Amino acid sequence: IGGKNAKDVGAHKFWNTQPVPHFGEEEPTTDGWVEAPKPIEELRQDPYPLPKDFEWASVDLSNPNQLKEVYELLSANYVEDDQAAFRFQYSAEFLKWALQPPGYHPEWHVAVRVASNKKIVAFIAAVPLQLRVRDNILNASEVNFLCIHKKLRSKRLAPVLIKEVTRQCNLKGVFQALYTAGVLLPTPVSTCRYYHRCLNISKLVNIHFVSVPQNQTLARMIRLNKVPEKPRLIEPQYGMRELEDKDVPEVAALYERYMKRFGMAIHFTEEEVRHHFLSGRGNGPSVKDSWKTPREGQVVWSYVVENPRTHKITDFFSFYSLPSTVIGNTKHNILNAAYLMYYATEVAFEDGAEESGRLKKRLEELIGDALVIADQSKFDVFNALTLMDNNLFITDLKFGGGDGMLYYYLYNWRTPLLAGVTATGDAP
Ligand code: NHW
Repeated sequence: IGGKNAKDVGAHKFWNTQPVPHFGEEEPTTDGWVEAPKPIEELRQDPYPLPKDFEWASVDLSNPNQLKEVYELLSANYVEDDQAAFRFQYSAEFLKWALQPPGYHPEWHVAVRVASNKKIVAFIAAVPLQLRVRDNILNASEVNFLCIHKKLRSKRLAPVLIKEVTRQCNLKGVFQALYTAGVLLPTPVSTCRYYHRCLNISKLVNIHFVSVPQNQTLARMIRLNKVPEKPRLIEPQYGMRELEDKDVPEVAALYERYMKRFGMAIHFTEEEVRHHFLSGRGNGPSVKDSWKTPREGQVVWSYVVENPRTHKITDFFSFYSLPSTVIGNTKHNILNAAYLMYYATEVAFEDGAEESGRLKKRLEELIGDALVIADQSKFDVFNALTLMDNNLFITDLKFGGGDGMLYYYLYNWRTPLLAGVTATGDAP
C-alpha cells in the first residue's frame, strides 16, 4: 500500500475522514476493525442534512413505479467506460433481484428526491450479507448502485449519500461493508481486471468494442472465435441440466466448500442460494433445451452437472445478464453482455487436481459450455474477472484482457492484501 499511490496522500478529502486504510499507511499485518462498533444509543439518529431543495426517501422496489424511477435514473446516469462509449443498463428485474435478497432492509435503498417535483436524482443501496474475510465472518453489507444525476455531479453529494447509507447500516448493527468500484480509492483489498470472450464478432467490431487486429481479417476473427452450437456436457452421459429447486442444499454445500479455496467469500444460506441462483431466472417452468431460449425477464443462468450414476451434483456454474447502452451508435443501441458469476467443481477436491491440470480441464469444460449457452441466448460478449480460479481457463477459452479494472474494498475492516481473490490481478 502506498508506493505508487503516495502522491494521493491527502488528496481524498472525504475518504481521509473514513475508517478505511489510507494511502501511505503501512500494509496491515493483522485483521480487525478500524473503528469499534458503537451502541445504538450513541449513533446519530437523524438523517444527514442535504442541500436545500432536496429530501431523503427510502425506495420501495416492490412498487413497480418506484422500481421504474430507480431504473430510469441508472439507465441515464450510471457507470460509463472511460471513453463514454458504453453505459451499464441494469434491467428492472436485475435491480429487484440484486437489491431484495433474503433479509433485505427497505431503509437501505436510499434515494434523494427534488423536494418540489419529487424526481429521484441520486441513489445508493446496501444489502445484508455474511462475508468471510480469511478466518473472520463479518455481519456486513454490500454497497452498490451509487449514482448521482449528471447535472448534480462534483458537488460533494456522494459523501453525503455514503454517510447516510452507513448510518442506516449502523442502525441495524452493521459496521462493515464490501463494495467494488472501477476507480481507485483508499484502499483496495484486491484488484481484478476484466476479461472479455467475444461471441458476436461483427457486432462487437461495429460498435468498436473490439477492432480487427492488423494481421487478421474479420472473417478469420469470426472463425477463430466460433463456439460449438450445443453444450458438450448436456449429453445424457455427462448429466448437465438447469439448476432446480431440489438441488439447492447440495449446491449450497458445494459452493461453501469450493469457496474455502479463496481468502474472501460471501457465505450463502440455502435460502440465499435459492434467491441468487434460481429466483433471478424469470418466468416460466424449466423447459427442455432451455439453453437455446432464455425466459422472459431472465437475469441469471444456473446449470448443474448431476452424475447420472450416483445422482450427486458434482459441478455447477452461473452467469448473469447485464446489458450496456451503446452510446451514439446508429445500428446497435444495446450490448448484450453475460457476466460469469459463481461456479464450483468436485474435481478441485481430488488429490493433485491442480498440479495435474485436471482442475483446469474441468473448468474449461464447464465454462466452455457456459459460453455456448450464452452464445445461443444471443449474448454478444461473456465477461469474467481475474478472481477465483478464472486464470486457469481465461486464456485457453480465448478471453482477452480489457482496459477495465475492478477494485474490491472493505469498509471499517483491515486485512492484508488478498491474493486469493485475484488469481492474476495486477496490483494497483
Ligand atoms: S461503483 C459505481 C459508482 N457509480 C458511478 O460510477 C455512476 C456514475 N457516477 C456517478 O454517479 C459501485 C458519480 O460520479 C458518483 C460520484 C456518485 C460516483 N465509490 O459528489 P462528489 C458502487 O456503487 C468519491 C466511493 O463531488 P460525484 C460502490 C470521490 O473519491 N467513493 O462526486 C459505491 C470523492 O471523495 P474524495 C467515490 O462525481 C461504494 C467524492 O466521492 C466513488 O458527483 C460507496 C466526490 O464526491 C465511488 N464509486 O459523485 C462507498 N466515486 O475523498 C460505500 C467518487 O476522493 C462505503 N467517490 O474527495 C461503505 C458504506 C456502508 C458502510 C456500512 C458499515
